[in-house]
Amino acid sequence: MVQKKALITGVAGQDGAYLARFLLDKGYEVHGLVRWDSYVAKRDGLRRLNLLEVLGPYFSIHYGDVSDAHNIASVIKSTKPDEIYNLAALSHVQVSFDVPASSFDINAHGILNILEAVRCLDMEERVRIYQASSSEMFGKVPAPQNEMSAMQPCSPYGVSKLAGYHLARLYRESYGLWVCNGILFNHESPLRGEDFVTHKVTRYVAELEHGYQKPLSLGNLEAIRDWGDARDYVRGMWMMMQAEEPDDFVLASGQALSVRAFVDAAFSSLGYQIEWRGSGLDELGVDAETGNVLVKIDEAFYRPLELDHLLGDASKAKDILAWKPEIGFEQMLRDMIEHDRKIISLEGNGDG
Ligand code: F7E
Repeated sequence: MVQKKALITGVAGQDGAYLARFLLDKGYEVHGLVRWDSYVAKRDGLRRLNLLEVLGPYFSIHYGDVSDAHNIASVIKSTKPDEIYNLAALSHVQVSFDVPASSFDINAHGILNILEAVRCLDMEERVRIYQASSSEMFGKVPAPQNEMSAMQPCSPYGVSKLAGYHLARLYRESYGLWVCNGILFNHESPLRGEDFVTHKVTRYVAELEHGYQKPLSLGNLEAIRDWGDARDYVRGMWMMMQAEEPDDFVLASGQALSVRAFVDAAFSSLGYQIEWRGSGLDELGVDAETGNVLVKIDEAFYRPLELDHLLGDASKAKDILAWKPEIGFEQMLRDMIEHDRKIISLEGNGDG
């Protein structure tokens, strides 16, 4: 059987690593695009790919950057992929307020460079493209959100992703490129970056076992997010790419929790009960048993504009692709904390 070839941009990230593993298990030849600095910073950069044992004979790394049009065109030309998964992104919403232009270069210009490369190389007949769109594009519109909802993003990240979404749609409609948008709600896992709130919390909770240090500083506890598991979502990406027609799909768990509820759940999974005292910036999360302050609020983690409530409706993906999430919230949380405990004990042994 002829092996399919996939090119994954952003392969060193959470989704890239899980998707590479998923496609290798399906018998694909996988090419991954990594920025040179990810490659050089091996411990962090290729850590996920190592953990999932992705590096091997059917996986090749290519240095590159989606914001460099020549580079991405030359990688597409030389690898001749059947499927391109564009997961490269500047994905931290708060950081996008500090570097809005870089967010645009990577998140909007990046997909434009891929679409133009495929078109100019006359590869539109053979290549399918997945664009990683985001629930952050919905912004302030009322929940639940689905493919028909209005989009009013409230961060440079959200606006850049919305531009990318429209470019993908435009190239599909005007040039007939096979491009789909996966509109993914928050998705977490043991491989989530530690500057995202879920992993920041699970890591702190796992560290508590080795003794109390200083409180965990968090921002807005009232934000509500629909948290699913990245492993389910990369399967959904692949399912979108196997559909008869290219289309846009929401992937979401359909259940939403506030950041505060996530914090409560994470602490209670290791037996800590938090008592919330005070309000606003003076609020504290206190260990009900010892009185230790476990959580405090730091204004630095608030964004200039907050997105209050995301809750996804993935009925279309369920109906058309037969996709549904298989990993529930409790299991995801357990896996994250177990992973953190293991990493912390390895670090303690000097193996980290
Ligand atoms: O924040 C609040 C914060 O940074 C979640 C990305 O994958 O999902 C992700 O974006 C919520 C926000 O994810 C802290 O204000 C409170 O309301 O984990 P996050 P995000 O911004 O929702 C979407 C779908 C994407 O596409 C993005 O690429 O938690 N929050 N305290 C905090 N957030 C962080 N990071 N750190 C805090 O200390």
